[in-house]
Amino acid sequence: QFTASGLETCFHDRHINPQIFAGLDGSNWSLSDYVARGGYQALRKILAADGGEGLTQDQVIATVKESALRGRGGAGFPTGLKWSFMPRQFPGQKYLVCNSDEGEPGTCKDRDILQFNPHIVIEGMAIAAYAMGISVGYNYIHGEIFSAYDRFESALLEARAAGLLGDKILGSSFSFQLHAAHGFGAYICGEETALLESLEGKKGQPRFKPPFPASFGLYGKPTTINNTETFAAVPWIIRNGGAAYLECGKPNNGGTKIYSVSGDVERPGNYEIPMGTPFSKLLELAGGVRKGSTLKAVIPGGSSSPILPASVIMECTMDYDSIAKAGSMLGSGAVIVLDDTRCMVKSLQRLSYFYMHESCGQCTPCREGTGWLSRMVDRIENGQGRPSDMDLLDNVAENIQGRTICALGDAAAMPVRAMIKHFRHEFEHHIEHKSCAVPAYD
Ligand code: L3W
Ligand code: SF4
Repeated sequence: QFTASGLETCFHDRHINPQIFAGLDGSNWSLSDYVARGGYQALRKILAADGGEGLTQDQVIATVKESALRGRGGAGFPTGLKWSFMPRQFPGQKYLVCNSDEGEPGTCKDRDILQFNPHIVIEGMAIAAYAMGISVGYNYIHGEIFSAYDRFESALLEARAAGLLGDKILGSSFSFQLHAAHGFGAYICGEETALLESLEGKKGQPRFKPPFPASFGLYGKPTTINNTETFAAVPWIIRNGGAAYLECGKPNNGGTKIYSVSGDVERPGNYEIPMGTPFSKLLELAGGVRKGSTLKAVIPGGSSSPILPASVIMECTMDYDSIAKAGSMLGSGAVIVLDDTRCMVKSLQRLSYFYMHESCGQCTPCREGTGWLSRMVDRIENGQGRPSDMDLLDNVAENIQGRTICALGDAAAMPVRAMIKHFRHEFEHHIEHKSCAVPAYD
């Protein structure tokens, strides 16, 4: 049984025009399988190892820009633009980092990519390293995920033995040393600068930005960090061209995206579909809302993204721009489905506890505010809420948002404000009647 919060995977073949999950059967992860699927052709192409002319660094970056690939970790930042920030002529060491510290509640896609197609990430990272003139890279993998870490290590050994990593790759002048690093399981280490601190062996706490990692990253050196799924998209783009990738999605939202669908659906799991696919189609792939109930709301992009009522999400297509226009974020693509048996106070109680627990404690609004929010939602859920709590909740959330070092503060505040905006009556019912408005929870 798949659970978004558990460690099991849910691999299946229900996708639409997949690029990352294409041809996988759950067992064909090895180098020979990957090569049989066309793997490492993109790396061969840019290095001219296939007898062609090769691609220059500028050509690779231009292709990624043309593809409209956007960062799959949550922010949706244009990948080609990020790569162009890396100072090409920097005299010292530069680093490439893959953020596989997947910890956002609801998100479980990167572990499946690493488990079932690890070489696609290695190839994507090697291409990125070539484009930015980087010779050392790390993949930082979430500390509570063991099988994906072991699988990635096995793939690294295969790639090194085949001359696809290391010195003078495929006989070219390009060298790239790639290593895996196991994290410690803290959610905050998925924040890029906390990840860098942790990788350096320090306590994983976010740094103030700017400076961005592009200028001051790992060990203070220029560093490019992308999410696992972002790197995994790159080989397809280089093989087929930026325009073809863009064509698969919609303008400004190139390619496919993997959605981790969890909650009240018949078939929870990871689904890869083109950007711009209607939400209703994704819900259908996931088997629809579980039998006997109706859709109430959806958290579209992981727990940090504001909740959307059913009437709103059913009008959306799954891409950065459509979900933003509806008032939320595509985030990491973790779609949490809530049916009409779900109490919003109870749901927010769980989310608020999570952010309080994961706050690193550096900034006062986040450290104190997340605890305050959690305690208030607790007392409302437990029938001890006060009428003034509604305004106070919104006020505390407002005073966290935009006033912290990293995005965790915003991530804690935004779901509270969205819940109050769309489901205020449920909170008021709890306060007034000291019981739940949703019969199933009485
Ligand atoms: C150089 C500039 N670089 C921006 C870079 C920056 C980063 C990227 C995006 O938050 C979101 C957050 C979570 N010069 C730059 C620049 N960059 N301006 O571009 O930056 P930013 O600050 O927009 O976002 P972020 O700090 O990366 C990520 C949300 O994702 N989220 C969390 C997901 C968690 C997971 C997980 O557990 N795996 O995915 C979900 O929605 O709330 O808003 O690289 O350096 N001028
Ligand atoms: Fe730490 Fe929260 Fe501040 Fe982020 S916002 S640095 S998690 S205290």
